[in-house]
Amino acid sequence: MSILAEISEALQKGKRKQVTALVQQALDEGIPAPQILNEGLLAGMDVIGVRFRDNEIFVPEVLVAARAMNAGAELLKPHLAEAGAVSKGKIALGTVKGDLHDIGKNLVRMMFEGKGFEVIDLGVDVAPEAFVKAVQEQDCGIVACSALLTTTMPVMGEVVKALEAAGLRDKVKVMVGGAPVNQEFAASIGADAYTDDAASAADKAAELIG
Ligand code: B12
Repeated sequence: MSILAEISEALQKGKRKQVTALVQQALDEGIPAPQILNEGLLAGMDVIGVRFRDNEIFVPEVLVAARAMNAGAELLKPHLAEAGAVSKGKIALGTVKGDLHDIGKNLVRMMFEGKGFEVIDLGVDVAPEAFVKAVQEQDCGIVACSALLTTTMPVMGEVVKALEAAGLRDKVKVMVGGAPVNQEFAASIGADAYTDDAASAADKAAELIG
């Protein structure tokens, strides 16, 4: 079995230590970090997603796989970053209120940081007012919202409205993403940008304010 397949397998079993050891080994072997991320870690998460949907596994198994995913991704972080990046501005990032999914958000944070942005990571379950407060206090140029549930997607629209109400809408760009989100939805709530993966999210952010 290739080392990338081994990473995917170990992640699916939720073996965090094995995942980090294998990711380190893959890096030592000179495999590029984006390939380890896509063909190892994310490939494993895809399988978890399908098995969760089909009721073959349940929340506890998904959680341990998610922890293994985050641990492996942390190791890749310095290798995904561009060397010597100068701060391009601040981004307030969070998973919206009611939503606890943070794997995608964490990847987006890494790619933003890799592009040289300073990220104010508000975490998960973030209320619209908290995004507004971060923009006011930290002078962020971008608000980036993640949502993984169809039930929490509308909160992204509330974030746009809260920024409008606070008189900040002209000062910030709003980016949205997460598996159920698409371009059409982004346009319908008045967001400035949507992308379907973390790397293009960082490119888009640089295009918007870089
Ligand atoms: C892991 C997981 C969990 C974990 C989360 C752990 C964690 N720390 O994140 C746990 C077990 C806690 C969980 C809980 C639940 N989950 Co869940 N979960 C998933 C799963 C399997 C994977 C999600 C994931 O991490 N994907 C990998 C990442 C990398 O992908 P991503 O988030 O989409 O991010 C990428 C892009 O979208 C983009 N991106 C992401 N954010 C942003 C932001 C911006 C600004 C931009 C530009 C781009 C961008 O970049 C990322 C990298 O390329 C999905 C299945 C799936 N296929 O999505 C279900 C899924 C999202 N969950 C689901 C459900 C139903 C739930 C629960 C309600 C289950 C329950 N009965 O309790 C709870 C809800 C808890 C809550 N309130 O949030 C459903 C949602 C269905 C729906 N229509 O809404 C899914 C789709 C599973 C399913 N098929 O039924 N879950």
